Amino acid sequence: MPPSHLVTQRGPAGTRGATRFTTVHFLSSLQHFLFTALLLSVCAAAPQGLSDLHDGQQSSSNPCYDAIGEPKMCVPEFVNIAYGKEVVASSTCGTPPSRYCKSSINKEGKVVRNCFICDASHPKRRHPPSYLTDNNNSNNLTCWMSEPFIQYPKNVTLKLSLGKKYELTYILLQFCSARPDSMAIYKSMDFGKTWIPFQYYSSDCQGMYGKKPGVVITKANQQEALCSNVHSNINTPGGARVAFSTLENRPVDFDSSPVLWDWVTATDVMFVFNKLSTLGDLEEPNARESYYYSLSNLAVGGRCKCNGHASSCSKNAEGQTVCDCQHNTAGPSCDRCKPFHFDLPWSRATDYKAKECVELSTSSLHLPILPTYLSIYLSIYLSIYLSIYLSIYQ
Ligand SMILES: [Ca+2]
Repeated sequence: MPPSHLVTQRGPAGTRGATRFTTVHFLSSLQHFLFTALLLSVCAAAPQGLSDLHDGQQSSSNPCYDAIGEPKMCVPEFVNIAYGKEVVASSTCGTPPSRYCKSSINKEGKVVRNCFICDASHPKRRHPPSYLTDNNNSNNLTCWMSEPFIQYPKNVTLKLSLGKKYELTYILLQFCSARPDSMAIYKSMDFGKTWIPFQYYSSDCQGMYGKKPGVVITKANQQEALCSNVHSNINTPGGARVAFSTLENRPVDFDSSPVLWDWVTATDVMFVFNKLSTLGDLEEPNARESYYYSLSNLAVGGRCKCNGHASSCSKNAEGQTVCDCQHNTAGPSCDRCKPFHFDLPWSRATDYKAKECVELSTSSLHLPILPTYLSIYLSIYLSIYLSIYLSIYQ
């Protein structure tokens, strides 16, 4: 018979009937209390359950979670970071208009020069820095060009700002002129405040940069810039390429090397052209107009740096590129835990472990457990109280 029926079934007027009514009412209240305690336990556990469900829903389309909703390492796509970005050059020809010549060697072994005008105000005679990062079409190469004959010890620099931290895999320079005799690549991790040497190229590594060519990289010098003399063949005319692979000759496990994580990280890249290659014909008429730095393409391959906690980057409200952080992380590069998710210290994800940040409320405050203990304690207390009450009034 349901409790509500018992409550309405009053006996004849008298003490026993009143006692029975009070007892039944009390039992009903106890049931109500225990039900409420049980409900509280379920509700306290619910946020974690809902959170699991939310993560599980992400897993179907989110590369940062596997098929059963477990977090896993994820990275943004590999791109040419330089494409379409502004490059700042310390020298560009054409203001005012100037003459430049292309040298070649004819069948008789003599140097032949064809000369042209660089004019920044003429659409077909300009060679601005934007031609370094435009669409690289081999049928219609567009070349940036420095002023002619800025020779050592003067130099020409190109600066490329990436706008946030990226992890670089390679840097590729495609020349319209001959390759320089000596050049250096630098990177910055603090938006251009300080610069770190990335790689040197020279026909005279020791004399120009104080570096011995062919240094072997070990665990002790992973962040040391090397000098290569392979790329400085002064007899190779235009169309040359210089390719720098950031992890080449650095045979250390990348996944377990915080030093290498820093090594490949950059917010800016700078190229310093220190010395022009010349053919030793500088006494000839127009010779100086034949030597300048000119490139058709500057490519930087890499990924937006998110420390394994995001699969994409996008612009925020302020127009800055930031990671779309997952795994309860936050910051422009997912480089910290988001508020109230500090139950474990922040860590970079690896191939083997996502190392997600964990919410404080579920693991530290033990909310699902508290109402359970409370309800057991109160149940025992009320049972004893009820026994005493019945033994007195029955
Ligand atoms: Ca170009």
